[in-house]
Amino acid sequence: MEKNEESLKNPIRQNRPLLDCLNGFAGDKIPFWFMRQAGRYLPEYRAIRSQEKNFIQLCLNPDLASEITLQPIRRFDMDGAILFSDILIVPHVLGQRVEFIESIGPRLKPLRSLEDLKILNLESVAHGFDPIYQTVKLTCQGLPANKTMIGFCGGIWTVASYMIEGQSSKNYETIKQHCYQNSEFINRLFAILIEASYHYLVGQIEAGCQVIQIFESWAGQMDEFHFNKFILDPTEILVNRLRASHPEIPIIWFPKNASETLIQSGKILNIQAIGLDSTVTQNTARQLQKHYVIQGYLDPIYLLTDPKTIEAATRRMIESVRLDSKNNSRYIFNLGHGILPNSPVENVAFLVQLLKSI
Ligand code: 1CP
Repeated sequence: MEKNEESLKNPIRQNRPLLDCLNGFAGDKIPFWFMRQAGRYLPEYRAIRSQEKNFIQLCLNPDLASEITLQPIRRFDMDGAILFSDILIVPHVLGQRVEFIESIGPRLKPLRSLEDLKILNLESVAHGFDPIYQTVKLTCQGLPANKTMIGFCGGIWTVASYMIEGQSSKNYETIKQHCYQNSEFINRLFAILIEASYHYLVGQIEAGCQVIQIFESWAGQMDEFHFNKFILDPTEILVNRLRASHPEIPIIWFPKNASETLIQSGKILNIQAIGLDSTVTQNTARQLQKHYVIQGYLDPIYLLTDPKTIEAATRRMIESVRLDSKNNSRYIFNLGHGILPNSPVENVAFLVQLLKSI
């Protein structure tokens, strides 16, 4: 279980703290960005959103999506800008009906049989993502030189759960039945998603993304055996393909609520960083830090409290993960999950100032 030293080819320091950290260069400050940093807690996002009611259309509008990507950078000066889009753009482009309903969430026409898969058209990945690549290009033009552009996709299992259940799920009933029965349907769907996600990530990289994050938000829902088969294995296929074609691009994987299961698997993925959720223990974080840069994992709920509480929790967490006072090179600050829409902007501003002062 050694860290794969060959994963990145002779990286050079680029004076982009987030990218440099992922490439193993220590900086003076801990690099930071926040999951869901672009979004509903920001009044300037809500202003744009009120003009474009259709969320998918917003994601496919390069002028608006690049503006939204840059909003949090202008206000808070994070080290990374994450593309404004959504993990459910992949099923949309493949041809599944996807809608976002206000204050309810995503609704998809569920796919449940081999017959249903016929509506998915892999050929559409050749051009269907073009507006999003245009967003990346426009964002990169507006981004200061020391920032890192982060592209993303959802994990195969996580995206498949929405495609099969048709919405955010409590019990993952239908997808789990298919996984447990190892049905031809599930294997075919996963193969399609791996293919589409690979092309989507390559397109983002070619448009200018310097780092990729794979959001496996519902990784914690699976038992160990099926975690290995339906979460780890497809992730490994996807990252190995990316590693082969784009060896210079660091990959962050965020297996929410499953860090412990990842360690138990004994598998070391050929990636640079693991995103940690707020439930991870210090011991688990330290173990993962031997093999990967770790990213996380302040509970986003802290942003609903007050500056004193935020400061105490942030300092406590950073003390537990930094290697020593000078060497922050294996740690990126983030939240354990996305910023909640009701987070006061002043609290986010306070956290940012605190991080810059540490
Ligand atoms: O009403 C609105 O304005 C829509 C709210 C919203 C936003 C701002 C959604 C709907 N998606 C997004 C943007 C988004 N989604 C980003 C943009 C970049 C950023 O982080 O700032 C990213 C990376 C995502 C990824 C995403 N979408 C994930 C993985 C990350 C996570 O939070 O776990 C998931 C699970 C989704 C699905 C999704 N998109 C939106 C909703 C309401 C949901 C469902 C979430 C659920 O099932 O609980």
